[in-house]
This record gives sequence, structure tokens and C-alpha cells, in this order.
Amino acid sequence: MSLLRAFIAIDIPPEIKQAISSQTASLRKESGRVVRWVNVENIHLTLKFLGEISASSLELLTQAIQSECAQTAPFTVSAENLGCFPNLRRPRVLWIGLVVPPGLNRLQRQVEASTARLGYAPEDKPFAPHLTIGRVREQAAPEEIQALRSMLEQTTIASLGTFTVKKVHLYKSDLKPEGPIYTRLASARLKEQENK
Ligand code: 2AM
Repeated sequence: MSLLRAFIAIDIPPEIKQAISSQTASLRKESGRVVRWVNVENIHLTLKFLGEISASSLELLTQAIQSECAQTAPFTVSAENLGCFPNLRRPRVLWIGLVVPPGLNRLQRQVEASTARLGYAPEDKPFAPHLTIGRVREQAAPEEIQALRSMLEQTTIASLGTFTVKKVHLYKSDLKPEGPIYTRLASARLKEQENK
């Protein structure tokens, strides 16, 4: 059975990626090796990480995503500020925060429920919409973490822009030593707006 690592995500427009890239440039430069930075091209909003799926389940998954999206009107998201999971004391994942309308949270819950019906393990953590921009290396020394913490505290991020979400995608992720390669497998369009 052929397996692939897959996730459901929302793309970020190039101008937002560009703003993230320029506003985090000095942080990227000065943090040295302590952070594995996400290639700006690869930044996305994950709605659901599926893990290993069988190629034969692609059709049903695509139908499920398309059916949830068909009931959701397009919505607008703003990207602003910088933060980390789980917290600044123990930074592991660096992210750009998103201000989202209830429509996105609803869509995420529906995607979660319909993928659970197809047998995919539900997420145990509450949904926290974010764009991962870097991951702190496991081997980072305490003094490197301390230096990173100071840099994060000193970095201020202006608003990074607003964008309208009209589509959701199913991606395959191939993990490579130089970073993951994401390939789009299927797409779903949000509900067409009337009077537009
Ligand atoms: P995140 O960056 O929003 O945290 C593609 O691999 C995406 O799926 C990642 O960007 C990550 O989303 C999410 N992801 C990867 N591995 C995961 C895991 N083991 N559990 C949950 N989400 C994961």
C-alpha cells in the first residue's frame, strides 16, 4: 500500500510572505544555527495534519474537504505579531499570529470532524491559527535559547497585511534533509458569494 504524509492547509499570498520575510530578516540573520527557518515559499496555515495516509484514500478525503468548503463563505485573515509555542521561556516553534473570523474556526472544526469520520486521529490540542516560520533545534544550548529569547523580545512586527481565503488545499509533504517539499494534491473552493 503506498503511503504519503499529508496535510490540509491554506496558502498565504506572496505579498504576505514577502512582508514576513523582510520583517524577520534580521532575526533570521542574527539567530544563527539555533532555529531551522521555514523556507518562506513553504509558509502556510495548517488546518489539519493527517500524517501518513494511503494513496487510495485521496478521493474520499478530497470529497470531504470539498463538501466542507462548499458550505463556507470566503473570509478575511490578518497576519500580525510574532510569538512562540509553548511560550517565550521555552521557545520551540516560532510563529506569526493570525487574527481570524469565526468562519475559519468553524471550517477547521468541520474539517476536523469530517476527517475524524474517515478515521484520521483528531488533534488533541485546541486550534491556534498561526504561520510557523521556524523551529528551534532540539540540540540548542541553554545560552543559545537565552540569546534567541532576547532577540524575540526585541523584535517588533508591524501589521503584515490582510488576505481573503477562497481555497483550501490538500498537500503531500516529502521530508528531505534540506527541508520538506510540499506538493499540492487537491484543492477545494469556498462557497461562491452571491451578488458578486
Ligand atoms: P504547523 O507548522 O502549523 O505547526 C506540514 O507538515 C504541517 O503540518 C506543518 O507545518 C505543521 O503545522 C503540521 N504538522 C507537522 N507534523 C505534525 C504533527 N506531528 N502533528 C501535528 N501537526 C503537524
